[in-house]
Amino acid sequence: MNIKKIKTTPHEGQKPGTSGLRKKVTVFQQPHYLENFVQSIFNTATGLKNNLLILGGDGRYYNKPAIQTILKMAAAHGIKQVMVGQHGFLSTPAVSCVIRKYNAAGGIILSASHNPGGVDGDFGIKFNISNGGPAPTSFTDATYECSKTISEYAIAEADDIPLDNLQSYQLGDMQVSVIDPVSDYAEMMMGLFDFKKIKSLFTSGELSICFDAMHAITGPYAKEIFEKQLSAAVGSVINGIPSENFGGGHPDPNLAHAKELVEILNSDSNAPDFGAASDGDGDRNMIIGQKFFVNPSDSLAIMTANANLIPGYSRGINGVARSLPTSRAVDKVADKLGIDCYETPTGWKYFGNLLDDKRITLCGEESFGSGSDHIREKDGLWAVLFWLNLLAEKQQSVEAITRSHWKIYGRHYYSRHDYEAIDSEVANSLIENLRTISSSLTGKEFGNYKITLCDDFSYNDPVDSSVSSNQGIRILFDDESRIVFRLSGTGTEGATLRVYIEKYESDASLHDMPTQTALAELIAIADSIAEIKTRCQRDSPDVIT
Ligand code: G16
Repeated sequence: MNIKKIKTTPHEGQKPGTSGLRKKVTVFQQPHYLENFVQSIFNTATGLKNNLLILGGDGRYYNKPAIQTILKMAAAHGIKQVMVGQHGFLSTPAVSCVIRKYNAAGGIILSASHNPGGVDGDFGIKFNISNGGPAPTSFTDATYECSKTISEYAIAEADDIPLDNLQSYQLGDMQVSVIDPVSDYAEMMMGLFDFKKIKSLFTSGELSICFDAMHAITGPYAKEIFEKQLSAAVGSVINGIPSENFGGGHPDPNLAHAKELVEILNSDSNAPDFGAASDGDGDRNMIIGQKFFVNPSDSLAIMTANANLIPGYSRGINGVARSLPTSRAVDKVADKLGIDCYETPTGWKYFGNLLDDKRITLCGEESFGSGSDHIREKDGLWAVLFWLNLLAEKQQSVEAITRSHWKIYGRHYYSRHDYEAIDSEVANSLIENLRTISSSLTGKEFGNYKITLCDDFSYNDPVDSSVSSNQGIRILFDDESRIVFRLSGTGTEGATLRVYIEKYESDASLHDMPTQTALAELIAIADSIAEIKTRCQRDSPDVIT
């Protein structure tokens, strides 16, 4: 096999964000763009040579050619074996599962997660390390540095590898094994949850579900697990065939984008008892009941409070973690259970050390992500199975479980307001201004609210002592309310300002307000402090979750 050394020059801006490098497909299609970044990963991940690499993606447009390029570059780099998902498919949680199961040196995931796909959509690439989790910032910084000076990459001259059959091939000295993307993951789920009990809910007709795969990667996984193994009615999985542009939709499981599912669960006749959706690469989840939405922060708190009922967690929970902007609902549970609760910056990578060090068992984020120590990624179908197992144990509806949780722990009214595609300079100066005025805000009163702390969140990792600064402006009020401001690290167009608003209510007689009404005064305070409307020239957020 001939290995070609190709001369190249650096592409600007190959700096990974919250979760890998995400850009428009057209950016990735520029000559040498993908190759430069992959070579930078290979140069940084020194343990890959003579070792096993896992490779797959969410099936979006450009997945296929990218996989062929990466296979040929892996062969040129001296990698011993690549396990690649059939058709190039592997969900993000499945990559994490397979890395751990087969002791791989790492994995490459091709996905821009919840971002739209297709010719004009987004593409992304992310490297996961040998623990199965996203590479830490020290690694992604090194990759970026490498991409700034790259002058050459190596690639094997070879034919494309067929990815349709479960078979092994030789690419020079490297073996390429095309693996079933679903089976290892499904087997792991079977070991964590009470499949027998869940199945009996379906076979007895006590429970009906609708799972929206949003034309993305979880379709094949959900059909196998829910319909085949658990005997949910055929057709319980909708939009279950992965398509390169996600059926023209936006594969983000929230009330704004999973409209079809929400309508089904809100319908007056024949609504299923339980609804759920996942995103492009299968790591996010949304849980809903009949006419009832479970906020992801509440979902994490409810899972933590009830983990003792789930076989995989009945041994007890070491601790929990949530990202800064995630509501503090789980903190209340941790308090009661007497376990540690960590507050980390946004990004799943920050949970890795805490999980590896066995400080935490469960973790989650407001951005529709939750997971546990079973892998090192958030896991959409895992969360759905957790809830199904909970329904089987409690024999209550999604709404009843959530309401009784609020009764015990109080309710955290919570909402995120996104201002999308705003001018980057405007967004940066808005945050800069908040940073400047933050210290002077402490002690100030706004209507019924008094600020007790305002700062730019900085995280000291208790395991490796690394410090991550400037992770978001947080404003804490004396009644436990909070406002957090930060800029998204996953967008591909201008900047997205995220404003997270939270209000704690312990009085159960006040748990029935519409969320935006309960938060109205805080929303106005957020605008007046950050001058969002005037600076961004926007009347209202683009997306409210
Ligand atoms: C990624 C990260 C998450 C993060 C989310 C939102 O999710 O893995 O940890 O919460 O982005 O990030 P941001 O607010 O910076 O856009 P995913 O599902 O896109 O991989």
